[in-house]
Amino acid sequence: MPTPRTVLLTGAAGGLGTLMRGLLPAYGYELRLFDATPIEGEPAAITADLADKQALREAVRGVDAIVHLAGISLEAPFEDILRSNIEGTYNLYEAARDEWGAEGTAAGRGRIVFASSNHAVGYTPRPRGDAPCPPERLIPIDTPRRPDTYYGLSKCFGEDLAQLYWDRDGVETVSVRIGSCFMEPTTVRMLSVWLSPGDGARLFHAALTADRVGHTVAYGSSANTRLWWDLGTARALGYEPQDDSEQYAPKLVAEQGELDPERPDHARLGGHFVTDPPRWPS
Ligand code: NAI
Ligand code: 15L
Repeated sequence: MPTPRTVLLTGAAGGLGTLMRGLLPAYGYELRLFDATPIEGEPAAITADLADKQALREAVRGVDAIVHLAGISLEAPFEDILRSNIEGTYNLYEAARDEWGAEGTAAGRGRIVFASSNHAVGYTPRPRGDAPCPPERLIPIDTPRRPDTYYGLSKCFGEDLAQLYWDRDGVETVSVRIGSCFMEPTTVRMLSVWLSPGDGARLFHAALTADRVGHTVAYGSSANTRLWWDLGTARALGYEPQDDSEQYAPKLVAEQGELDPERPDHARLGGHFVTDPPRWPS
């Protein structure tokens, strides 16, 4: 698919949105920014909630693709998750489908990159044993979904929504089950699931430009020595990760120790989301 020109970036005020605002323009994208939170120094950004259907219709007008990051990114009461992540993502897909129409994808427009999360499969036991994990024991992309929170459940919904809009309406999506995308890993668990910001941009670019993705689900992490999951579908999009968290391992392991397989928060992909999930500010 030709590189989309104009890309709507929802969640542009957030942590990942801020990183991508810095990194994606180098790939040739013109970003249109959208977030419920105003963005300082960005007067053209659209400040609106995903519940505002009219604002979404205006936001998608003329865009070639969408990187959908907006939403509650931690655990929250179900009603809040329902509004922002479930109804909000539905509202976005409705607006996108109506904007792109039946010929959208055929005309090289009409692709969404959806920020799914490892917490869609957070209850999955992580591979045990020494790193690197042998390829046959990496968690496959088609492992049964096991959300660890209402938050993770909303990402399962998002992935299924994306599948419906592809099968029924021809809107393509790459759902990226992001691990932990921050400047540096800060826990021993994150050594396994870290997605460096640079690799995040590489992966989103691959997702935006790969041919005929239909609805593809991919794990999103760097090429970490301690990797737990199979990056095959991400690599098939053309993603070539450049980073490995292992350089941070000596310091983090010295401070925190190795993961203890007897502790539920160390034994599952979702880490402390399975025992004591961090909460979205109320
Ligand atoms: P964040 O919490 O820093 O940013 C989320 C942004 O979404 C915020 O700026 C917030 O104002 C906006 N937002 C929330 N509800 C909204 C609504 N109803 N309408 C409009 N805007 C709304 O989160 P972060 O870390 O930047 O994550 C971005 C996306 O990536 C989220 O969907 C998150 O679930 C997903 N993700 C992020 C990971 C990471 O490591 N940063 C890991 C896995 C998934
Ligand atoms: C997520 O889905 C969260 O949005 C992010 O804040 C991190 O907690 C990340 O997962 C993680 O698993 O580290």
